[in-house]
Amino acid sequence: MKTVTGLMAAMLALGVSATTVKADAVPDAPKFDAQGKVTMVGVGDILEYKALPSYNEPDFVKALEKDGKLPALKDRLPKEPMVYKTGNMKDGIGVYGDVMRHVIGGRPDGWNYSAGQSQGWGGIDIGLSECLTRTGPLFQVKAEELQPLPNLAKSWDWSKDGMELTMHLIEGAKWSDGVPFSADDVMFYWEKNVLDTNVHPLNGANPGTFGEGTTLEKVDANTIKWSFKTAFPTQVLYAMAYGTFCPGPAHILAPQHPANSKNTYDEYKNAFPPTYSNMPTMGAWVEVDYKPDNIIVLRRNPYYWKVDEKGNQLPYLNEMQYRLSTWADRDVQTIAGSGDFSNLEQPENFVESLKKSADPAAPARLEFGQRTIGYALEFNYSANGWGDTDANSVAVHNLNRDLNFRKAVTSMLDRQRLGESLVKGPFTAIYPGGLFPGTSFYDKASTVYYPFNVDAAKADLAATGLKDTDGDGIVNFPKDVNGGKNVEITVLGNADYQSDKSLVDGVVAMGEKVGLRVIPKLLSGKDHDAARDAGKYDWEVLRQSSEMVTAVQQTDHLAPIGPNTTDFHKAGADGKVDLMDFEQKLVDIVNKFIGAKDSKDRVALMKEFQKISTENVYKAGLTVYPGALMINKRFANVAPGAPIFMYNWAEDNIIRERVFVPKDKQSKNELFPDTLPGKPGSAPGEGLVK
Ligand code: BQZ
Ligand code: CA
Repeated sequence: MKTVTGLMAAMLALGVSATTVKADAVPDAPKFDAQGKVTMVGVGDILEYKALPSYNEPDFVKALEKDGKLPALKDRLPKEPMVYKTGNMKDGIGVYGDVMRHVIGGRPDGWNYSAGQSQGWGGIDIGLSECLTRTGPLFQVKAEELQPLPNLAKSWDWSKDGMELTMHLIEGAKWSDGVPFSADDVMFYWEKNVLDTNVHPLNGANPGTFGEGTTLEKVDANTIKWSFKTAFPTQVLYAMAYGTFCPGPAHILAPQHPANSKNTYDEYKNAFPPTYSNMPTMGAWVEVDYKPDNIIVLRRNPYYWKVDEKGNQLPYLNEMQYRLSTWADRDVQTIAGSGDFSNLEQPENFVESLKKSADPAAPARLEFGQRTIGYALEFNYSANGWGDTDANSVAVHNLNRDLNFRKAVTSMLDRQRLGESLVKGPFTAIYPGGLFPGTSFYDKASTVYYPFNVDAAKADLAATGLKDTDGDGIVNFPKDVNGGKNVEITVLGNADYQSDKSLVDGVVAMGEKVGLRVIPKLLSGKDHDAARDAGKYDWEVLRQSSEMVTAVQQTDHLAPIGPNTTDFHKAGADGKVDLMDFEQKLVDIVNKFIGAKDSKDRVALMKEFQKISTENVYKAGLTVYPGALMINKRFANVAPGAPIFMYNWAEDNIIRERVFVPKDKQSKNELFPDTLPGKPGSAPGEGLVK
């Protein structure tokens, strides 16, 4: 790439960036045939809702029922339970018994998911939080039939003009403590946790998530009605799935909400610490025991509202365990056979895991999917008070707002080398930013890529007005900015993952080559998530969420359509997000996309999004690669080709409530055999029904 000084001067005058590098087409990803062929089906092939002539349950539950310890099964099931179709179950009708032993790297804050508490990730919140619709299993649904699966909402009708959506909730279902589920639970979540901006539900549901000006009302105990500002915004159904619309038990939460008590919002959020056991759920398993830094144990929910076609109440597995360890240990334990499930998502473990699982005697099956794991370098754009407000941070945030600076950053990145620093071989691919290559809304022609070029990067830094005025190899701010000091950039990374640490190291080293001092800020677990959510960083190396894979899930993460919908640009002290010009265009595109009626409109809008965001280096993409699902071989009904991450994580995608272990392969690993969850608020391990 040549920089032509004359042309450069002219372009500078136009305020256009100094580099004359033509945006290249991003190189094609190396061939990597994902294993595991997915059989594409229709929604109706997976499930339906209907009453069956008779129902069945595990023998130990029958015995407890005979002892009068819980109501009869037919009174614990809804009128028309969800019925999973046998044709979609690879190994057919299952049998009861056994446990799935997860290993996770997170730790539980408490059980108030609606108020933003994490339970430690790794599938625990995915299982506990049933939502209006469900998207994880959509990886197997034909494109022409693609729309979120019914879940707590069993069906819905659009008004003729498409401005209203009437949703019919599952009728007669009960929380795991026997209290009826109803529209009141939905309205409490919507009014007191989403619309109340003092509450920040986990995974970030915002009023804007559901379309600007959208309202929701209760029609009757089993019916709710959405009203929209645009006609047929069909893709908001994705926002009613996991992450953003998973109502909690209003009978337990509402009394602690500041609207109904003297509690502060913080006291509401923290009213259900991890030692509060048997928190009612609509999920298949209920938390019954917690030992700090050791384990969380869940037992089957006797009121679960899903069955198989023979009328067997689900789940088949009686127990779920989450060992509280590290994410790397999850891979190790699953390969060794002491754990049962892992999303192999850290490339540093790929080769070892592949070697170990090649052994026919290996306890776990390993299957790679598509390249749906990816990282980007995110810029904190706030110049009005979100995040750190010291002079250096404000000065760096202002640099981030300068396209010349962002072009320098993207050109300093040798993405090929970054990928290889994680794992050699055909796995990783260059990722310029924007939607992931190869995904349904991705359009290569709309993707602008600034190739690795140290000279261009240095020219862009000079064009930004940064020069090493004191000759120590680090560029300085202009003399009237931040005292003309060296530019020092804090980059946040997640210390829980080797991959994140490797990429941070790469960014620091590549910064040094062009004269940028980048200082790593590696934080673990909730400290990391808290710093991420509060913008306590200048840059962030962050694993991207499902909006970069599907665009229809977590769409409001694509641009700041609301005060806190993106990870990298939230509202400042004045409640406003200080949008840059091109960013306003992205906000408008995302709002149109959320309100879009036809898929062809959505395709056109995402092409526009991809072009504007990549040519403006909205994020500096780093690398993308495939994950692999590792699961113990004793489990049946795991759909082939289930991706570890697409609309959601594999913990949702494989539909754990219909996974089973054949009688002859069952382990004796249940920790609370023949017991059921007990009274909400019991001490850990106490109050079980036995
Ligand atoms: C998968 C996932 C299930 C969160 C979390 C964790 C948090 C983030 C992200 C992944 C873990 C596992 O990811 O890495 O494989 O099991 O839990 O939720 O990284 O720190 O905040 O977004 O999902
Ligand atoms: Ca210097």
